[in-house]
Parts: sequence; C-alpha cells; structure tokens
Amino acid sequence: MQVERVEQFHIQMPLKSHFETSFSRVTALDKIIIAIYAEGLVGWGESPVDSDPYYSYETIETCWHIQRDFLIPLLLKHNLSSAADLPARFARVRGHPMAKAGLEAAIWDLEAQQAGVSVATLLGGTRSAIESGVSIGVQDSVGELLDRIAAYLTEGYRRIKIKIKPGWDVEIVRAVRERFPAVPLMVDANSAYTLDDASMLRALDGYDLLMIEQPLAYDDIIEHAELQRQLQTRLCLDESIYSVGRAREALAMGSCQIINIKPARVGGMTQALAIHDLCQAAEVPVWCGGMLESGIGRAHNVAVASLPNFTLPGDISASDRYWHEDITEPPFVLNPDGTLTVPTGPGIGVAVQRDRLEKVTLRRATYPS
Ligand code: NPQ
Ligand code: MG
Repeated sequence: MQVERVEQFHIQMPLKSHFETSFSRVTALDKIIIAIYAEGLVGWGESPVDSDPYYSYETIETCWHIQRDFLIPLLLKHNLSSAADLPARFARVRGHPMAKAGLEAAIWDLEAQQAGVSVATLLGGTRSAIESGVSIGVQDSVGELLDRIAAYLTEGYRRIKIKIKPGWDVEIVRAVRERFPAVPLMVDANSAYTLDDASMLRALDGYDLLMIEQPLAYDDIIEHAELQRQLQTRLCLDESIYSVGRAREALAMGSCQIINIKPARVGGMTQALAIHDLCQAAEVPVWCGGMLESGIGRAHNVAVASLPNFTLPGDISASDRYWHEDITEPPFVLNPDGTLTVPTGPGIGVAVQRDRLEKVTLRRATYPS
C-alpha cells in the first residue's frame, strides 16, 4: 500500500477519577493519536505516552519528535507490502517503542480494512470475547479501596489488580483478602522495591495472589530471577520486557513465570505476536496490560488479547472504567459474564468520533505538510 497522508493528534482526556501508581498520580491523560490515509481508507493508532518519563523514558514530546522527524518520513518514502514490514523499516531508529507502535497500529487497521476482516482475525485471534480485569490505583484509604473493589466485582470484573508501593502493601493486601477471601487478586508495584524488600515480598506469599507484577527495577532481569527463587508467588514482568530479546532473556533466566504484553511497550503488534509465540512455546501464560488507552488503543489491545496464549484476564476494562466519554463508538461494555466482546467489523471495529477527537485535541499536524 502507498501511504498518502499521516495525521498526528496530541490529545488530552480527563479521567473519571484520579489514577495513582507508585510513580505518579494523574487526573487527565495525554496521548498521541495517529490517522493514516491510504487508498481511500483511514487507519487509526494510538501511542499511549505520558507527559512525564516516569513509566518509561518516552514522553509526548519525544514521541511527537521521533514520529515527525524520523518514523513518518520512513512511512511516506516507500510502498509498504504489509504491517509486518514495519519493524524492519523502523529498526534504524533505536528504541522509542510507543512512537513506533502507534504508527504500526494504524497500518494494521488499514490492512485489515483492505482485507475486509477485523484486526483480531488478521492477527490470528481465536476468541470472540476476552476476560476482563480491572487495575485499581492507590487510594486515600483502605475503606475506599475495599468499596471500589466491591463495586467492580458487582459490575462483573473477573480479576482485581491493586497497585502497591512502600507503605501501601502487605497490610493493604491483608485487608483486601480478609474482605474478599476468594477473589482472583494480584498486585503491581511498578518498580517500587529492591531486593532489600525481599522479606516483605515473601510475606505476600501468604495471600494466594495470582502474581506480583514488576516489583524491582524497570529494566532489571537478574534481580527478578533472584527474587523469584525466594518466592512461591509467580512474578510477572511488565516494564522490563521492552523487546522480544528481553522476553527471551527473562524466560531463560527465570526472571518471571508470566508476561504482561502491551503492544505499545514492545514496539508494536509484530513484537507482541513474537513474544506471545515465544511464551506459548515455553508454556508461560501471557495477558494484555493497558496504558489507560482511548477506544483506539483499547480496540487494538482487545484484538491482540483474542490470541490463544492470552489465558489470564488482563487490564483491558470497559470504556466507562476510565472515561465519561470516549472518542470511539460503540463503547466497550462489560458483558454479564465479565468479558468484552471482540469486534468483528473490518479493521479495529469501532468508529472514531471526529467531533469528540477535535474537542480533546491540543495540537495537530499533517504530513506531508
Ligand atoms: C501498568 N497500567 O500495568 C500500567 C501502568 C500505567 C492499567 O495499571 C500514563 C502513563 C498513565 C503511563 C497509567 C495499569 C499510566 C501509565 C498506568 C502507566 O503498570
Ligand atoms: Mg504494570
């Protein structure tokens, strides 16, 4: 396909309620949305970059710059035979996985539309619905946390993930377990601990957690392997797995027993599929994480989560978990059995609402200009 035009939108969407992790507390989220025009169609992608470099080094500004000055020119330069060609074309640009993933996603959407199938089908997805979990930030009190968990369970979510940080960890988990003895429960530390905290982390073994996500440094492989040897609870890596190579190293070292796949964090769908296959061969389950995406990124995540080795409920929640009003229609809604339906229409299967996109746009650029 010949890419004719690329549009970049820097948007900001207000959250329904604040989201606090071990690294920040946010009340609104900035992101970069991509529209790519080719052969009479438009494909949509999302780079879920933050304004601050606290989850990863990428920010709105680095993403905008790397896309504008390096990646978009590479897209416009030559014909493309398939979305799967993009990682090789982008390889000369080191790193910047989220900048690459947003552009690649729009090409997957276009390619699926051209073929008249859903992105899920194009990727090799096999499920018609995915199990939905919810990620709950640090709250101002234990009471508020327990109330929120109760509300999400009533809505039907299949798995609860709570964020932990020093001072909001074992005691909180104990209180949650006391109130909800059987709920599928896990914790995510977003790199808030070191090996010096191993005894606290071992204490979590007493609470029947599905897994502990990314307790140690954001780029570590070695110390997680050391920690895993001291724990019964399975470790899951998120931040540390930023490439297929890192996934291979983590599996070889025994750094984790589960991997959280976020297509945006690993540089796009092609790498997400490669990590999925690698884990499947190693009998390591995976699940799809989230970056509080708009409906565009959410749709791409739902598509990838329909693949066979996504055997654990992930962080893909219904649209109303985060947004009063999303920029796509129809919204993703939680089915009574705690699943989200995988759209079957061509491409991402949800329609971008141009008026709503305009309303949240802070800055916009078109290439070629
Ligand atoms: C995680 N997501 O699994 C991430 C963390 C996260 C749903 O827990 C802006 C930028 C907001 C990065 C919110 C969930 C973010 C962000 C959450 C990352 O670790
Ligand atoms: Mg995480």
